[in-house]
Amino acid sequence: MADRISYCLTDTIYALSSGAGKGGVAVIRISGSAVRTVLSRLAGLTEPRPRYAYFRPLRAPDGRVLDESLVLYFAAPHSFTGEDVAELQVHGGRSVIQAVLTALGDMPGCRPAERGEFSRRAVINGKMDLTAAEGILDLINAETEQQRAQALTQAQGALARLYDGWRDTLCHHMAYLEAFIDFPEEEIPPEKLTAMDGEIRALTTAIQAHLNDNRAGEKLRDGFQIAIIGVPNVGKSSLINALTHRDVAIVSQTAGTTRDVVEAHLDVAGFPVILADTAGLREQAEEIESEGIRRAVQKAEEADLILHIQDGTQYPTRDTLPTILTEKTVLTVWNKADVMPSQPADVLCVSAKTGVGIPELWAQIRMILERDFGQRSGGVITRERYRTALTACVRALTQAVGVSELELKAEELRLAARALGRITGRIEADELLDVIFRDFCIGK
Ligand SMILES: Nc1nc2c(ncn2[C@@H]2O[C@H](COP(=O)(O)OP(=O)(O)OP(=O)(O)O)[C@@H](O)[C@H]2O)c(=O)[nH]1
Ligand SMILES: [Mg+2]
Repeated sequence: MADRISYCLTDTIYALSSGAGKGGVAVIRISGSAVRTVLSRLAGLTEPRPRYAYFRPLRAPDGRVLDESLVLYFAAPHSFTGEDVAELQVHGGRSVIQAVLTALGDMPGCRPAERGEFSRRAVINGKMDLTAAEGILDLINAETEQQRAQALTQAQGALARLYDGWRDTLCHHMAYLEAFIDFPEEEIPPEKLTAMDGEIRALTTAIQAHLNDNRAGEKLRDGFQIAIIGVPNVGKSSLINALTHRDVAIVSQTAGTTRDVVEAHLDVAGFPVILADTAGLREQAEEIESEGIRRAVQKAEEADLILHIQDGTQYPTRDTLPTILTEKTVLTVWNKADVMPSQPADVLCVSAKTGVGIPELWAQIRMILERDFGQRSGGVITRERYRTALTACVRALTQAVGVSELELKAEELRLAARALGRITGRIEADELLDVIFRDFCIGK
């Protein structure tokens, strides 16, 4: 059903674009060919000037005034969707919004928008590519400063420019090859072929470097996972409480208190962090605790950083992590500093009880976050979908360099370009034709 409606691109769509619930002002957005009719009937604006703010009463079909509203009109194609668009800034009360939406529903050719349909139309009408649309979605969902910055870069087209640039290069080579395939009596100059292979190799290297990013962009979207791990009673639960200034987890002197994974979401210097307290690791444990330990190790395996908590009163005797976790980034933290006889300078000593050392622990965590996920210039991969397509692209490019037959080379380049086009949502045939006509027009 969603698809059937979405493809009715001739419908004029409307939706409440501001958040649900009561507010000072609510924004209702309308897009499509009936916008001018709507403005005329609803707001009495027959010749709306684009990008001009009108203050108007909005009237129901029976003439009742529904609200007084600020009315903005954007003429196609200079609008978000590329269609005629209007924005109504009405008073943000539920019944006002409902009354205006009902009046819009009564207008001919108008219907409520589907999820994401404004953006979808913007993509279809070439106002933005898919990555920019996804960037806008991320911007709306951004909860921390770093997430906002990353999403905005993408919404402003950083990835689109990068991928389109790569794709243009490929289309150019393809067009060149196609010309020789179409005119087999002409030999392709061998030095041209060598140069082309060199350029394709360079492009492959660039894409591989882009892929080799420690998944920073994806992690910034999803949150950076930190697992607090250690043997029972070292103060893991006390530490999560101290780090979050909240009573997140139960603390007790009984070893084996924590069973389930307890998570807290935090904003650390603009990075979204998910901090997890886990069950204490030990060999001898009853059934429920054993399950808790299994979950603890699993959490640690998935984590981006492990805080390995040691009992400070036992210093320097320390326990070791399960071998499965040895490859992970680990920060060793000695807890119970308040009852340690001495605190060696070269180890991280904290007290969950008194708060000693907690700022230093945060500083170390921040350093790791900055190192692994700090702002990179340009766009970064933010979705598995991009990664899959880029990997397919690299595969095809490697094949393309490996074959000497022009048809096969062109075919691999086509596959590589198509993989990039899948990310941005570009339709390839037209663009290839564009390049062909631009570079190889009459007379060749
Ligand atoms: N003196 C002192 N005691 C602490 C400190 N942190 C925790 N404790 C005590 O150590 C005991 C165990 O604390 P928890 O936080 O429950 O330890 P845990 O590592 O979560 O234990 P399990 O959930 O059983 O694995 C409690 O009695 C705490 O009060 C600390 O910094 N100093
Ligand atoms: Mg605990």
